[in-house]
Amino acid sequence: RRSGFAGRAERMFGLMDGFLKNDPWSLQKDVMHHVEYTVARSRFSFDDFEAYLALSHTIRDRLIERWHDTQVYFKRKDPKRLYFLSLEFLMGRSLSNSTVNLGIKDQCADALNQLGFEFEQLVEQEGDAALGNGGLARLSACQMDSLATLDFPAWGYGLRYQFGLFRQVILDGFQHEQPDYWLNFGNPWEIERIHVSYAVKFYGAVEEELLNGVKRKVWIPGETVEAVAYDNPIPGYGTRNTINLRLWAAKPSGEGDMESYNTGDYINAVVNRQRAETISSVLYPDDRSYQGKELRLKQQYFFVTASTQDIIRRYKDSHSNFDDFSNKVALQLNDTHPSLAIIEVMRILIDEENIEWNRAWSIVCDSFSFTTHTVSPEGLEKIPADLLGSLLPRHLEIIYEINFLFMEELKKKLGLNYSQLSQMSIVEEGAVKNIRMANLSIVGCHAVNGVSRVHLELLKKRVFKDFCELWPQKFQYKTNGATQRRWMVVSNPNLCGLISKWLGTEAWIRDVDLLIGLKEFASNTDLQHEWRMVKRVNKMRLAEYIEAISGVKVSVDAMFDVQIKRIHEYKRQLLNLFGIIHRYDCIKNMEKSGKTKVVPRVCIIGGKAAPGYEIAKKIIKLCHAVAETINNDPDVGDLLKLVFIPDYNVSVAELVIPGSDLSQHLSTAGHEASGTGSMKFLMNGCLLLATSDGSTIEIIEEIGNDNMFVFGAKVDEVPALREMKSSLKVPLQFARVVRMVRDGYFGHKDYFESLCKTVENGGDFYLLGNDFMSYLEAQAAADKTFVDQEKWTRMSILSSAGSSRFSSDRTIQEYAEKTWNIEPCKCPF
Ligand code: Z15
Repeated sequence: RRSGFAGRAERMFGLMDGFLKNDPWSLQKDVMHHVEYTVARSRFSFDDFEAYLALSHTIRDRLIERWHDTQVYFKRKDPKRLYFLSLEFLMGRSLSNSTVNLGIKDQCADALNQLGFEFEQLVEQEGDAALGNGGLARLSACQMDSLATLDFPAWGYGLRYQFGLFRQVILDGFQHEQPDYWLNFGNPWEIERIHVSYAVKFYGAVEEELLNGVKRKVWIPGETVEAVAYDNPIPGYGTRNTINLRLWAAKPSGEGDMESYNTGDYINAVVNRQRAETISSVLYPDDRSYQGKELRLKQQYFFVTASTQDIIRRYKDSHSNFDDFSNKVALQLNDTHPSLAIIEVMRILIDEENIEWNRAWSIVCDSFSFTTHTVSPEGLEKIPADLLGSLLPRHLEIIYEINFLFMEELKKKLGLNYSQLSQMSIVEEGAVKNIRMANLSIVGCHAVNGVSRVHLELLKKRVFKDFCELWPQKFQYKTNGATQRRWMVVSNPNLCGLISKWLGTEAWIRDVDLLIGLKEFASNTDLQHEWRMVKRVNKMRLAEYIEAISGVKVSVDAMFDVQIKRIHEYKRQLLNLFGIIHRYDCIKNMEKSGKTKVVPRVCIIGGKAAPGYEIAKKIIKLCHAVAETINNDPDVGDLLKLVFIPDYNVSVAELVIPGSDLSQHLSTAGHEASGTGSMKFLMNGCLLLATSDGSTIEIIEEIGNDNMFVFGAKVDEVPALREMKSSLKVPLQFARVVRMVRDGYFGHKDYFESLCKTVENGGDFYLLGNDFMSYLEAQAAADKTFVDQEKWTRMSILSSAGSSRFSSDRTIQEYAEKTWNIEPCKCPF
């Protein structure tokens, strides 16, 4: 007989397990229960949205059950836990993903079908959880899925923004930003924990206090708000493990009530206190530009202190001292945004737990690790020391102390090389003093990871050269990945069915390396035929969507050519547009007979520009202006269409990626730290047209140069090209398309002038002119291949087959072994 916890729990859960059943009939019963008692609609009359809510609550119950089992199990086992700290998570929708990971999608579809609803339609009722900007934020979401699936004892921590990333509305071709009211219709995927809350303090001053003859620093804060937890269960695939993403919301604090109410102005007192909620109200939409705003710093600290208080409270629940802290706790910083956590843990250990400085510092360094996502020195986060000192006076003191000790250590090691010392210092001296958050993170963490191999090489050569020489073992890389659950199983079920049929198993959904088994069938005519059929159906879905949003009718026989990502100069959407203008110009100047040889294209571009990023906004307008001209030109017809997809987000990506033939990744070499969109296209058998940059370099190694279209200057060539740019000749074709824009061929002559200036001879920082001819050649090669459908399909199959290295499962496995030192903890019930 089994005894002890496991035995008891198993018997107990044997009973519990019988409670929520997953056959269609039980699911249907539960859905109807939620229609009547949760959504409070009559069971004789409820619409798609209400059915979506009822189904979501049905799934939520099952998530909660597994979540409880997992948490109870973790608590008993007390393994080393990973805490993943990120200011951004782009989760997208949850319904379809949860049913897939719980393995009950078909049963749910059946249950709803019998009630007269279409599962696919209910899925469409859900809005995206868009608590992040772009690649970095979606990476966090993919990694949470892998952590759960691989049974790691992990927690995610983040902020519950009331408004996620702005909604992009296009009016007359211009981007406008509107608030994302994602919580207005309720959120069945979160569990409010009003009793899990922590005080968050700001402002005030530091005083010295004498306690038992020992001097201590005490922070007397000036403002207090409350952080309340909202838990979002993250189910693993093919496992009962369900981990937690805990998001914090700001609420007015109950402390100090009497004082404000006694002043007599009751109404104002209440209204002022309610302002606390602004801290977690809105996500900053600037992808990688830091403006030293107080509210942003407040968000960062609010998030950091709530999370670390929660983590330390959990540790202390089962430990009486801090000896074992770094054996039980791994703290992962997603970029520098949460790096104040280093200081906050130091402060708690020293000021509140009375631990001596050196010991506290080694606990901190052993627990924290850090991943950087940026390549350029301008992309590094800095916080004005004045701002930090007024909001968090004690933290600034601790930073100065850390830096003083670090500088002393450096002087001993390197001597008095002032230029080197000042470069490595956490404090940037100058007209305004700044705190360099990357330097702080490097000094305070035992591991610093880049996100692709070339990214690490660039860190070593440029941004963190001195640090890499000082601590070579600290610097590593883990190439990014994406989860095949969302990016294949959820978004492309038809392709997955086909893959499983040919592999004879669905095991690749957990063990992605099995995908390589497709390789041997790449030339099989039956597979090729079925493969093309799946693509065609996906293209038809996409074509319908395009017509619905833009009114443009596109032919599914054309090549669907896609570039979807944030709009940035370095990502060179402008190069794509210049290529499209060139293609248009060629078609216009063709004899009738030449036109029969043109491979028809549908060019699709989507992405948001940061609200303050003028050049990016002009690129969006140019796209619309060019589209207007091309799409209405009878000389062109179906040979070329250009569509801008508005409000690009995770759920739009799930529709677009499976329906594209070709995808573009055009960053100037040396600028994309990794890039993750390319991996999602690769998995779905879309061919890549890309520069050799970031993780594309590793994709080329994996699937081979001849299975994609690579072009442009290499990472090593870029610096020299920049040096001699003014003496370089710009190709005539390039000059011609720029002139067309400049001369007002697409209207808005004055408005586009500054855009054209960015690529002017001598000023063309991102080297569009230099790469243009090579880009056109790659495009021509893509056209040529598309005509040969057998070859194209083979390349497409080989892309999927070779994508396994780019699963976030592999990334997480590497982090677990090499950086976090954690082991799986699989819930046995
Ligand atoms: C962001 O999405 C990325 C880097 C940043 O510094 C910020 Cl602030 C946001 C992206 C990188 O540009 C991209 O190359 C990488 O794949 C992604 O992070 C995930 O690592």
